[in-house]
Formats: sequence, structure tokens, C-alpha cells
Amino acid sequence: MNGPVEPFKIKMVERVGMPDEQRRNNAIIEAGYNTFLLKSEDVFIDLLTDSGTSAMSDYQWAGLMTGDEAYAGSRNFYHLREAIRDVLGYTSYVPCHQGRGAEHLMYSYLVKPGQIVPRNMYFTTSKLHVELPGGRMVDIIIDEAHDPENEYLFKGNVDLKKLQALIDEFGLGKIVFVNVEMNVNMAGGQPISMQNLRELRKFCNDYKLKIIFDATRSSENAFFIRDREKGYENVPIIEILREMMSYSDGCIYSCKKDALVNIGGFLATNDKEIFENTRNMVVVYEGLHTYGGMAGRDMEAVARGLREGAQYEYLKYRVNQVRYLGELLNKADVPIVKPIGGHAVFLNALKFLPHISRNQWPAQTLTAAIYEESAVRSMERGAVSKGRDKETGQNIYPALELVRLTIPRRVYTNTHMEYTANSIINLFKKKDTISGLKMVYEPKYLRFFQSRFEKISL
Ligand code: P61
Repeated sequence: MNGPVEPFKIKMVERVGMPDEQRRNNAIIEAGYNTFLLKSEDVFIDLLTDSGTSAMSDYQWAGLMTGDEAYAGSRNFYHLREAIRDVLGYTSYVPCHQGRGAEHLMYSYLVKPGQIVPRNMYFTTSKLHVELPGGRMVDIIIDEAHDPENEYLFKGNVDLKKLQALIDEFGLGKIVFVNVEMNVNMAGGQPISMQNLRELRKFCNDYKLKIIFDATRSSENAFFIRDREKGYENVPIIEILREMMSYSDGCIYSCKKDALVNIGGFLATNDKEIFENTRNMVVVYEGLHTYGGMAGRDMEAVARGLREGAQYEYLKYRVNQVRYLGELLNKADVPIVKPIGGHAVFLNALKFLPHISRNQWPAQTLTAAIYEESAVRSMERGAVSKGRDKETGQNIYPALELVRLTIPRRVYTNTHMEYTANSIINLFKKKDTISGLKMVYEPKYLRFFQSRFEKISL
């Protein structure tokens, strides 16, 4: 099996070094067994996230030089508006410093205290920005998404029966909009189908409910629609994207993923009221409505990256590189979430470390063990990420207790994938020697970023 051929050549490189075993052992202790707290220079291959870690193209770098840093009315704001219109089909947008800035503006405008926000699986920052104005996020993803072994091709789909049950239980007055994520991150990078989006739109029209997308990984989702859904085999990615977005009333978007940049975000909509209200609030929290926390040069890089990131040849390589890593692991019987997702390979920590109980944080334990073995940095996506129940204060143990090996875009070679796979396969062979962790520090918000752990002896 060969890795996919890269549709680019490398013009600039950055040195990375392999820390020796002693340095790795010290580094992970100092980091409190939390890979977010490692120094990047102690990492050999950084698979913490695909967010803000992309390599920009020469065309994007050239765009930086055309940055118009005027306080108001920067030309790059208008370039980005054109790109959003062309690629996503929204007429209006509000720039923000990154995705969570857009979530803040969108959800603090739409969510009122006591309201329910149905969503196809939570995402950490999205859930928090629904909770801060007094709302509650409720999961309406299909059951298949909670089963790592289930190979259903559209595990990001919304279960309309679950949505109906919420309406029946709480009444329409409690629900203002349905929140739909593309290529659902916490489910393993799993797509939603066009058919499901279409059915959801019809359902929401009947009840006069708005639909707001988290379109952060919409280009990778569009690739899966083309690859897997009947009737889309030869449809250009941009046409697929525009059809997807046409089923929404607006979206929030972190540009740090599919738009191939290191920073940036926006919300976009065709709804005049959403636009006017969020555009008014952007000046309070982010910056003027024609830059919203981004420099002019950043907006130019996003405008170019949004178009590049929607090219079929690029997306094919991208998704296949992730698949390559996943298949190397799968062949060696390392337990992973299936089907292999768009931006990452997810290890099933409950199967990898069956001897470690949930309250000893198996996924967190596995991220630390992978680092110690290989200097590869991964991310916990299980109970530490999920946090505590808002009402009872108890830890919630989600069905998925995962470790995310997230592939930055256009950054690592297929040899890096092979090194990663071999290291994890070696670790898997000696998994019984790995002991669990206890949490010794827990901050109030988004605890996974800063919490600290100590090792429990076997
Ligand atoms: C990530 F550990 N994702 O996946 P911002 N929506 C979605 C995201 O994936 C997302 C945001 C909104 C990150 C960064 C990150 O728990 C974590 O531009 C589907 O990062 O503000 C971000 O966009 C927010 C990592 C965020 C985390 C939260 O790695």
C-alpha cells in the first residue's frame, strides 16, 4: 500500500528534532500528562490538531503582501466576501478572530436562557457558547455515531426522530434553531449526507425553525458527499458546498481548518436580521465589522485558502492521507473509529487500554503514552473533554473515549504517517504495561486545555 501522491511540491521546510527518551519522560511529567501543556519544541510529529496548523501555499503567502491594513474598508475584506459568496453562497459575513469568536456572536444573539439547542453531537467551544447565555445543547446525532465499529458512511447525520421527540417534550417555544456540524469532529470526522440536510430543511420549514451550520469542515464533508453519495460523483466541490449551505440560515466558520490558514474565522448568512445584529456586536467584542479581529493580510490568506481548500485534487489527497494512516493502524488491529474520518484518525481508547477504568481517563492516558513512546503529540477526546454535567456536577462518560491523531494540512509526508503508525503499533503490543492517571488540577471552563494529571502506579 502506498500513501497518496501529494498535489504540490515543497518549497520551504522547518526543522523538527526528536527528543530522547529521558527528555520525553521529563516533558510529559512537567506537562502534567496533558499534551496541551507540552512545549512544541519537545514534539517530533505534532498531531494535536488540524486547527491553524496548515501549510499555506505560495499564492497565499503572496497574498499576505497585498494586505490592506486600513482600519476601515480594507480591500481584503471585500476579497473575502467574494470568496464566501462564490464558495459557500452566503451574501453577507461578519469577520471574527477565529471560530469561537463567531460562535460567541451567533449564539449569544440567538440563544435565550432556558432554551434547547439540538445539535449533531457537541463540540467543546460550541457547547460552552450555548451554555453561557443560558442555553442547553442536546445531542440529536444518529445512534450509529456513538459506535466506533459501525461503518455507516454518514455517521454525521441528524436523527429527525430525536429532533421531533425534543419538540414534543419541550415545545417549539424552547427551540429556536437547530445546530448542524459538517464532518462531525467529536464523532471522528464523520460527514452528513446531502439527503439528510435536505430532509432536515424540510422538517425545519414545517416548524419554522432556523438551521445554523458549523461549517468549519464543510469542504471535507463535500468531498465525502461526492465520494459516497449517489448523484454527486461528478459534481464540482463548490457546487456541492453551495447546495449544502443553501439548506441553512447561516453558519459559523473557523478558517483554521479547511480554509488552510493559521488564524481567522467568520459567520455568514443570508438572513438580514442575523447579519445586522451580529454585525453590530462584532464591534463590541472583536473589532470593526470590516476586519473583526483579523489583519487585512489574514483576510486575504483566508480568501485564497477558502478557494484552494475546495479543490477536488487537493481534498482527495488530504482525505486519502488520513485514510492511509488509519489503514496502517487498522491492518495491525489497532482499534480505531470507522469509517476513517476526514481530518483525523481516532483511536478507541476503551479497546486499546481495556484494563484502565473510565475514572482513570484511558484516552488521556493513551495520549501521554504515545508521546512517551514516540514524541508524537495527539489529543484526548473523551471524558476529560466532555466535562461535568452542568446540573449535577458529576463527570460525564461519553460513549466515545477517543484519542485524536489529527493531520495538519499539507504539512507532513506519508513517511511521517508510517513513523506514527509503527510507533502506535509498538505501543499497542505492550499496552498492558501502561497505567492510568488521576486528575490533580481542573479549571472551570474547557478543562481539557489546562487540567493536570499524575500517574497511578500499576
Ligand atoms: C480542533 F481541543 N477546533 O478541532 P476556533 N467548531 C468546530 C471546531 O473543530 C472548532 C471550533 C468550532 C479545534 C481547536 C480546538 O476543545 C477544543 O477557530 C467544529 O478554534 O475557535 C475548533 O474554532 C472553534 C481544540 C478547539 C480543542 C476546542 O482542534
